[in-house]
Amino acid sequence: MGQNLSFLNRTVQKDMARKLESLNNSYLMEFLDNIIALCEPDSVYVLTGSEQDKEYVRKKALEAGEEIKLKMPGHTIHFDHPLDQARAREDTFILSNTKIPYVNTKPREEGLREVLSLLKGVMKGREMYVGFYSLGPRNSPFQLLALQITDSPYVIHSENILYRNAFEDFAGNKPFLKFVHSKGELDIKKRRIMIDLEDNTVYSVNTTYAGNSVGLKKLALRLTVTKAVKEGWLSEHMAIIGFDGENGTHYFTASFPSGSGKTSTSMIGKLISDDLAFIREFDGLAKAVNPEVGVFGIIQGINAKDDPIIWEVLHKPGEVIFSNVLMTSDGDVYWEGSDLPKPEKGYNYEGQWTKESGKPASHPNARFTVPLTSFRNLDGNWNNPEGVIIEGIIYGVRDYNTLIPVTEAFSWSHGVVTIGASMESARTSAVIGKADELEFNPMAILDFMPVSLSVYLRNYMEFGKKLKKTPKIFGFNYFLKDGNRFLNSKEDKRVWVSWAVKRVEERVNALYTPIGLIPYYEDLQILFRKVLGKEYSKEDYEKQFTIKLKKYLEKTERIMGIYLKFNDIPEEVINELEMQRRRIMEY
Ligand code: SPV
Ligand code: MN
Repeated sequence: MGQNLSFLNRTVQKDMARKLESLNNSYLMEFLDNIIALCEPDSVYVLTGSEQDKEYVRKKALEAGEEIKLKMPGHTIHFDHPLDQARAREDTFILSNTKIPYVNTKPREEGLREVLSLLKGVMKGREMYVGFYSLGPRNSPFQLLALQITDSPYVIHSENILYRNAFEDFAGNKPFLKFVHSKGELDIKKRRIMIDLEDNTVYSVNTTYAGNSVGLKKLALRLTVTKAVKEGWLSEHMAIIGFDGENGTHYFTASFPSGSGKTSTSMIGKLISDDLAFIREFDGLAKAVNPEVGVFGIIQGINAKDDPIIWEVLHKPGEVIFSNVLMTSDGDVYWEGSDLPKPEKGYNYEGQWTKESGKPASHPNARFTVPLTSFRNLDGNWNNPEGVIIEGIIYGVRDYNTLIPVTEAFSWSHGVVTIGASMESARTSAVIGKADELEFNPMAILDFMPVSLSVYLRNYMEFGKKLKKTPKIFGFNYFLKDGNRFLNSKEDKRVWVSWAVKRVEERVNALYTPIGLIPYYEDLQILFRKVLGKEYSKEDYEKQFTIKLKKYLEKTERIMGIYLKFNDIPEEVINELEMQRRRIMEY
């Protein structure tokens, strides 16, 4: 190994160093050497993705107390700090010298200085883990490489479950995204996540909650969105699901803000992705792959009746990391909304817990981490390097007052603008802050937006123009209420999906309204009988599908107000909103 890699030479065992060297990636070696010099770990463990490496990390997570073994084989539990239970918006910065509306930025030099000083010597007395991964299938035009460095075996264990190991793919001087994480002292006041777009690197410290620490998940999303808008493809906060119709499987992507039905929608079809999608154009078609190979899902409310597939995954032997649920003395777990009797006592992220305390047993953002291969509804194309053809896109929100359960857009630009880019959704506990406030959240991706929405939406428009046939765009809302009562039951989403599939197959007509195309009562009546074996009354239809014109108008104007503030917003965005406004006014 080169003389100048002195830090690497001192900390990496000879056999691992030889493997690194065999990659012939001098940029990688220098980067590692610099990070080792910065963080000063006692030793470095390089993962090549072998079963032995994976087992080593699992063992280290137990030894370090970052995970505790449960009685079911393969199951462990992890606790994050009580103040580190969700994504930390306020502590996450895009390093940029220009301010971007709706994006939390910090001048680059200042941000780097701050985070590098927090990382200085942070791994003294600790081992550093280095993992090599692929976002998207290997041997695929979608593939992006990513390197994770961390001192947390829980973090690297999570990466091993959620992403494809791809050590060999780093051979040659191939570029890769870089993630440097340290749990630090878990001093939450010093929690910082700095996203350096210029150097494709994210630094994260004093946190272990996966959304802040597991680099390839939401930290990578900021880097991949940046890359996508430069290169003319889409990197989205979307599930990918196959739905069977009369002439085969139709693939949809679906974006919903966290905690608003994305994972449960993924479970009613054939699963490819529950959270993220890379979408590229090939031969005039939109094709998608999942950057991930696992699920980091919200556990609250998962029960045997509503979520039989996830329930099964969480109750059979196999790799599962539970986080921030309740652990009982017999090595079992319990979470709120499981419909099981509540234990009298147990242990959770705050310490000892008793039922008597009246406090929730698990955190509302408690989660499970599992491989995709545990799901019995996994689609055969889940790892197809060519991706699957996308025929439908669903943008869903948690809106109690305005939006009807399902709408179809008139066109790509109408759907992108008045449905996707106009999303407003009630905040959930996936983000630190007050729940239930209605938040502007275009494409459910605002939390992860690294560039101006003008740039992002222009790319969407241009992407649509490259397609011979654009996917049909649907707006979903599972949460419409009449007073305090939800107007739909959880299972009704199966009917909205079936209707969307019928539209893709061009088997039913739709009713024109000023805000888009909506189902005819008769078609839903048939689908309710066929899909759910239940009757659907005209009265229910009228309650659910009557368009509250005044509320829709207010919403359109509100969104227009937002986009008019961007001086470089694509004209089409304003035009679509203006046309929608006029249609509503003239109706
Ligand atoms: C989400 O909140 O959108 C998630 C989990 O998928 S996190 O990793 O926290 O982003
Ligand atoms: Mn998500």
